Amino acid sequence: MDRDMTVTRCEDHVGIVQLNRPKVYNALSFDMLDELARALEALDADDSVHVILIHGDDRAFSAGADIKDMADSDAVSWYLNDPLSVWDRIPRIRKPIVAAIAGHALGGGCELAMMCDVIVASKTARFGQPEIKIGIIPGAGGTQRLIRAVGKAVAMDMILSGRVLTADEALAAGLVSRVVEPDRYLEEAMNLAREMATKLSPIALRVAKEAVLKAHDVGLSEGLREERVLFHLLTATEDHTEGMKAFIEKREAHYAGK
Ligand code: DAK
Repeated sequence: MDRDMTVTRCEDHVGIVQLNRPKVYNALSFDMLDELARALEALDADDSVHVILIHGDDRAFSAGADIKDMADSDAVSWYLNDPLSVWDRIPRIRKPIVAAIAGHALGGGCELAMMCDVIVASKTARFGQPEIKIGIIPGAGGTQRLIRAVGKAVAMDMILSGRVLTADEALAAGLVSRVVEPDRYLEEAMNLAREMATKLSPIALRVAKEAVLKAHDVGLSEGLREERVLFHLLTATEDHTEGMKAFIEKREAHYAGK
């Protein structure tokens, strides 16, 4: 396996994963997906990492699953081997994931972005689910997550016509939360990830992610119940005591993550 399809490093409690197949716009081959899932799982298990950052390069976050990998598969081998089940491992990452996106975020690239928790986009970013143009539909959650992010009208437009959104359109639609100048997207995303990783309680971050994502799976009353339980859990942490004490003493909090 080519070991450089993803590059991982850590800085200021931020685990950084770069997608690195620039010649094919970071198209996600089976091997690369496996490497990505492993890298994310390793960072999730590393106590020194509080927040994860994923980025591609200035031309592409990712142009999606590698079409050449998928082209020859038939239904029986898909069923028996389920080569893309590796995608299921990414939403199981419990630490917050910040995505820094420039250029193409298409198909599986857009779906990967939607599996992240905060998206910082360069003005050059382009988001689309163009699978319909190659005779398939989104397969890594796009039909489900996109509608929750942008609503039916825009989701149907993108999925049925292959329409690609500009960064500003994605911001207006609610797909991303920040759009910045092209030369600043990575720095802005890193600053955000660093602020979260060094100034906020790592356990509260994980619990907050879990609570928000519950809203995708359950109705309002069950979601509210879940939020209450998770809130109560946090009141048992040292970080909760430290956070409130630091506020009252007008000083910065120092979180232990427990
Ligand atoms: N796969 C493989 N190669 C790709 C690629 C991709 N998705 N996107 C680009 N490339 C390659 C091109 O083949 C070309 O390679 P060479 O010919 O140089 O060897 C190189 O990258 C440069 O591409 P272009 O020559 O096309 O460059 P342009 O600037 O003209 O166009 C583009 C850039 C990104 C607009 C264009 O390449 C493009 O439309 N790419 C395809 C985008 C796309 O259709 N993405 C969706 C792929 S399907 C599932 C889970 C997930 C999925 C499915 C199932 N299950 C769990 C069941 C996901 C499916 C997908 O993502």
